[in-house]
Amino acid sequence: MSENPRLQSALDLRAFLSDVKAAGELEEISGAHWNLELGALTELFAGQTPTPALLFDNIPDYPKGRRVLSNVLFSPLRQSLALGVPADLRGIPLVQAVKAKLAELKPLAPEEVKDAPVLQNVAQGSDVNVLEFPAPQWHEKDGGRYIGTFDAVISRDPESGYVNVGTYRVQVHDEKTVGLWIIPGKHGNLIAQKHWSKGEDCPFLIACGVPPSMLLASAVGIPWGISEYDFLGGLLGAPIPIVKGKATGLPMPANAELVLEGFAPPPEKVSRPEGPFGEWPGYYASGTIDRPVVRVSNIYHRDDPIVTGDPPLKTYLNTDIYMHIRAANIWSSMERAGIPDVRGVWFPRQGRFFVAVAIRQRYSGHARQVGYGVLATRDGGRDTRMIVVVDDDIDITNINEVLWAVASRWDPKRQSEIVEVPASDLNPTITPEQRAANDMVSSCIIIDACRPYGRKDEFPAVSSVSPEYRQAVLQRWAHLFKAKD
Ligand SMILES: Cc1cc2nc3c(=O)[nH]c(=O)nc-3n(C[C@H](O)[C@H](O)[C@H](O)COP(=O)(O)O)c2cc1C
Ligand SMILES: [Mn+2]
Repeated sequence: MSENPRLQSALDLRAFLSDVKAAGELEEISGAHWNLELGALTELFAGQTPTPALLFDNIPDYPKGRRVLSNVLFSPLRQSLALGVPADLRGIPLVQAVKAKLAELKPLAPEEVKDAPVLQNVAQGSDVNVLEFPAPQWHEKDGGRYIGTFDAVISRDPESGYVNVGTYRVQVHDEKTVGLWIIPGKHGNLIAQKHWSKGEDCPFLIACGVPPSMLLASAVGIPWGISEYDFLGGLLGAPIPIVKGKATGLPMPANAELVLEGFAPPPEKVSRPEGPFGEWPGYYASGTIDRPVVRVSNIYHRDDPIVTGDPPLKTYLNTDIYMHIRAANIWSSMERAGIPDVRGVWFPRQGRFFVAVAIRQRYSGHARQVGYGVLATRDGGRDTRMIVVVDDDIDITNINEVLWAVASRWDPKRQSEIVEVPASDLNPTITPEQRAANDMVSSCIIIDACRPYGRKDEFPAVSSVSPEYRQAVLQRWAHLFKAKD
């Protein structure tokens, strides 16, 4: 295991929690109920800025110590700890640091270790009981209890042997059966299809309590064929410690809190009604459908395991957690495509449907090209509803500034493009007719909220205090502003 204390926090949820607590960002809550109360408290706290991580203990119907952690990565500090980058970066400099790390990343294979906390408790056969671990009913209209929302689902491509890790939701059906919903096209689904097409069961590990860095790697889109383990090892500069499951031989993070191991039969043979579930766009969109299940044969867990949870929430979307990586990916894609002078890419907290980009305009049409550039990327091209391109005097991490630029520099008739983009199942604007016809596209507006290029030098000057004078006033009147720091 790594000597670097920053990496301990990335690789181990308990080290992470002690850092988060020391920084005053941990709220420990005793006695909240798994039935809706955890979900409601998570949503209420997510509305605060800054918002703490929530560690729930003494959950009714469960022994003390069987905990749930939510709001896990909703702060720049917690993101930095998970990414293994210096904890004082914020906003665009944090995106830049991530971009630089990704640019130099060389995949590094995980390392098998002997002693692993996750092996402290092993249940097999008749001892397997998924119901022994707290699985919240997160939202009022959810079709059941979800033990996997911020999880890591591990599977192996039977052809190339590469190990994939993805975050896919997991509903509890009974002591030995869980439902697994993987959107078609996601890597876990492609792998399962390969097994199912031969009539075989697909082996899976489902880590329901996951080290912070793994939460990020498994939720972020990494190209097919590159293992999220290798990606993360490269990102952190240290191999991820793993141990292998007894039934599947699949690798699990040695520091995982709770791992279910099992097999998913072909869905034509076995499937169960799954959902609805309050999904990331803030709606219950995908309904109740017969979906695949995993039959659990072994359970591995640390003493007093912690289930990591991230119920999607209206407006406080879980896109927050990986947006630095996505923003960095979009930014580097544009660089590679030769689009110059992008100064920042950002997803406002209101969600992944909305991308803001700051540029230093170099030529007429530059802003429009940037809008198309975002749409041409994997991370910015699906479901996107609105791309706002602004001049680089606008702070794109501040939604008020972005909307001020739209309100004052954008002429809707002349400075907009509306185009069609691929849409996902969860996109609430897709009509039943479109679904039936598999016509999964929605439209996106590119808003060029830059000063018109031809008039940019004559455009009225901005009336706010200049940066130099602002500094001078802040210094002279420092005592007036102390309370706000
Ligand atoms: C909190 C959270 C929950 C998610 N839930 C699901 C899900 O239930 N099903 C799914 O297919 N993708 C879900 N995703 C998206 C995938 O995890 C994401 O696309 C990831 O890149 C998939 O990995 P893959 O590219 O290896 O398939 C979720 C993402 C997050 C952050
Ligand atoms: Mn993958």
